[in-house]
Amino acid sequence: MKPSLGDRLRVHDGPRTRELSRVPAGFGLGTLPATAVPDATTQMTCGYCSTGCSLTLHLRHGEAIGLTPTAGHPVNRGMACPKGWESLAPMEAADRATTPMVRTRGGKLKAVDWPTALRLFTENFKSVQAEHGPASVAFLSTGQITTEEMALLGALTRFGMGIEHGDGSTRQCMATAVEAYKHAFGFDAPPFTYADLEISDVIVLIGSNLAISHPIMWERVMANPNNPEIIVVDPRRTETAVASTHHYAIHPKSDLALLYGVARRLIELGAVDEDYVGAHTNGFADMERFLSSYPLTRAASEAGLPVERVDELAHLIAEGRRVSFWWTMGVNQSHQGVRTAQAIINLALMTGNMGRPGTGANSITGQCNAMGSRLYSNTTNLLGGHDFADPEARAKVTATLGVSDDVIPRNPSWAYDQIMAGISSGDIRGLWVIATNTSHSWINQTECRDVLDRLDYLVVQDLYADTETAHQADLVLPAAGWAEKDGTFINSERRITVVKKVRRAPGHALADFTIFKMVADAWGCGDMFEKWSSPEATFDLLGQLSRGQPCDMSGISSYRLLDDLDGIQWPAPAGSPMERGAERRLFADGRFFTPDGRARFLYEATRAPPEQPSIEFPMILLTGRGSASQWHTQTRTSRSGVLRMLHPERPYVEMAPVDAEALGIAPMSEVVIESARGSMRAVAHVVPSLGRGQVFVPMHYPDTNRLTHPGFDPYSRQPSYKHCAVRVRLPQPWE
Ligand SMILES: Nc1nc2c(c(=O)[nH]1)N[C@H]1C(S)=C(S)[C@@H](COP(=O)(O)OP(=O)(O)OC[C@H]3O[C@@H](n4cnc5c(=O)[nH]c(N)nc54)[C@H](O)[C@@H]3O)O[C@H]1N2
Ligand SMILES: Nc1nc2c(c(=O)[nH]1)N[C@H]1C(S)=C(S)[C@@H](COP(=O)(O)OP(=O)(O)OC[C@H]3O[C@@H](n4cnc5c(=O)[nH]c(N)nc54)[C@H](O)[C@@H]3O)O[C@H]1N2
Ligand code: SF4
Ligand SMILES: [Mo]
Repeated sequence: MKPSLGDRLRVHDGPRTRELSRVPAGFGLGTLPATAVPDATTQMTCGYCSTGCSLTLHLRHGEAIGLTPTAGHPVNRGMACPKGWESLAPMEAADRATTPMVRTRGGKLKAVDWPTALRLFTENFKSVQAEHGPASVAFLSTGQITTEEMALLGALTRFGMGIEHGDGSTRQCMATAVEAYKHAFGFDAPPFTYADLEISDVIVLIGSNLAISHPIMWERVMANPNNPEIIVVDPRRTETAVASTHHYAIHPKSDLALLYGVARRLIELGAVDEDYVGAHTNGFADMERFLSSYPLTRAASEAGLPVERVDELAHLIAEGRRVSFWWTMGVNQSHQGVRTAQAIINLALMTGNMGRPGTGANSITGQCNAMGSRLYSNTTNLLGGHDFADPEARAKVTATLGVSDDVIPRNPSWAYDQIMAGISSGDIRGLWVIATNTSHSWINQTECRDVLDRLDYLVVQDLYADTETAHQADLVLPAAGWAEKDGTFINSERRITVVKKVRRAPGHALADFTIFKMVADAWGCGDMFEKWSSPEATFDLLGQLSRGQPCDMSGISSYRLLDDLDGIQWPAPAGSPMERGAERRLFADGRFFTPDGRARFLYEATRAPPEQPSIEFPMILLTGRGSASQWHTQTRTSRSGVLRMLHPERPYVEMAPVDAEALGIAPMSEVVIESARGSMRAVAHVVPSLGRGQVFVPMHYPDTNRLTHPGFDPYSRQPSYKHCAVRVRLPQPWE
């Protein structure tokens, strides 16, 4: 039922779940008058986070006029967070980009038609390539367009346009988990299904603020009937930590020492599942020797916890029957992120908490289709999780797509930071940015914006022409967005679901898929993509490419089947049973995707983060999500009046009372935060949720990344957004 104005409505906002006594005008209803009566409904997946909640769109004459969360859906069971409810508002915003636009000499954007835009696109990028070589044009994409679009973009750029380097916002987000899984399991394969959140008796959340970042997964934790231990490892006392049974407020970036200490203690406690380790893993004996240098005392002192608390954590894990480990950005965005993720995997493997219901080493994804990007973006691996160097995989791609082997690159492309460095050094001169907002979200903005200014030609393809990156663009291409196009997403539990066109995109905005096809034609390589005639035809090609891979989805014959079954989790090979409500969990048979079928224990000595607090910058800055109603760089969420009511508009910094007092900072006063790279202003939120010497600023404000330090994990090249040195002070009267 669509809520009517004045209804009482429960808004899921994590533990801050609140009753709104009145549904604010427009809530979930779009901008049409509440009197508009729907004549049909259809369901599709939310376009924000990787939970992948199903939303039922209420249609009138085929156009969406409102939405409600889908009742009885296996993912969200009739729930949605505020962003999901408000999904239509950003699409209906009056200031969407509606025509292509070029930057004039005076610096203003001027509307042009599509033929002109495509001509400028090809002329400019081709002339850059003619002068500086094909690799001098690169692209940056996202985890927020459909899998079909992602694959077409990857194939168009790297097979058709001679572009060598492209990467996406998934590098900022999931690269660490990808690397950790590939090496430990032999494939990028998060093993879980959401039901595990309800089956576990011990749930360990590491660097994850689930209640804010994945509110509906958090609701699934709350629905767990086993009265589970909920363990949160996070320097901050987050909304999730407040609702946990055990919170370990560790020193930032001390996870690795803590996890090694816990692993060693588990061995001492006799909690190792010897049978499992013997039958399904490699490398345990060597790890045991390595762990001898991480006694409880060392783990406790590095983590800033009493020894008894680390011991307690080991006991909780040892005594659990179904222990599941979950991690997100507190782990992935670290200078030793891959090793930290693998230390979590090690704990699950050594205690035999793998492959059984309620267990697993489970990386929670971020964006709605980061999983699609991980498998099909054609950047770090060849379409479908293949190796560029594998002759068999290349033969499969040439046969399926009808392209010749010489257009397929031999190597993975550069990572995001290498592309940025390439721009700095002048090796990259042209950049195409699709569905990401580099000039806000990339680390160390003070440099980033100057770097993009060095480009000869910058194209931004987005829903809006006023993103921080679009402000720097020479050409803006207007894209249709969520609910304005067809395709599929893959969620955190590997569930492939559909999104649909239930709105006409405004003006001349076009689906990314259509734009890519037009670019292919304008570039002169359209023939190569004849088989990619529609999103669904593309899905079929991707199914064929996935055949025999761990992520096999060749058994999914149509979008219709996905719709009927509420989505299907991979692996879904041809011939596998396709039942509604079926749950797929990986590694039930103890066989992994490594050549010998065994998982690997991986570890390395701990190192201090690259930037330490100093006399000049004595505090540690943490960054992350601020509230369930804010999404990343806020291009979408800032366009909903309802969501704007649910979070502070002005940038704020959370700090401990003891620090505020020492610095003479009164609650709610304006302060300046400075790092060695830049500064920002913020309102001081003096809160008891942080330790002394730590401050937290949400990433949703454009200046946050002026402060961050460009440190990276050496294996995943993911930025370490959550650790740098800053100082906080009151502004001077003249500032
Ligand atoms: N509302 C909302 N939801 C979102 C998003 C959004 O923008 N808004 N974005 C989506 C995306 S793309 C992502 S990737 C996910 C991110 O989801 P999360 O990872 O849950 O979000 P963050 O707030 O970035 O980071 C989680 C926690 O890591 C903690 N942390 C910082 N340093 C450390 C450390 O050294 N160790 C440990 N253990 N913890 C640490 C922070 O205090 C923070 O509470 O959220 C998704 N969901
Ligand atoms: N300091 C700090 N920085 C961080 C993080 C942090 O924790 N701390 N987290 C990092 C993480 S995990 C992530 S995922 C990144 C996210 O960083 P971004 O990807 O830059 O964030 P978004 O705001 O989601 O940008 C998506 C853009 O795509 C546009 N868009 C939406 N849908 C479509 C579509 O269908 N087609 C097209 N063409 N455009 C579309 C939106 O309007 C928006 O401009 O930020 C990272 N940055
Ligand atoms: S939890 Fe994520 S997928 Fe579900 S409604 Fe909210 S933003 Fe959408
Ligand atoms: Mo992310």
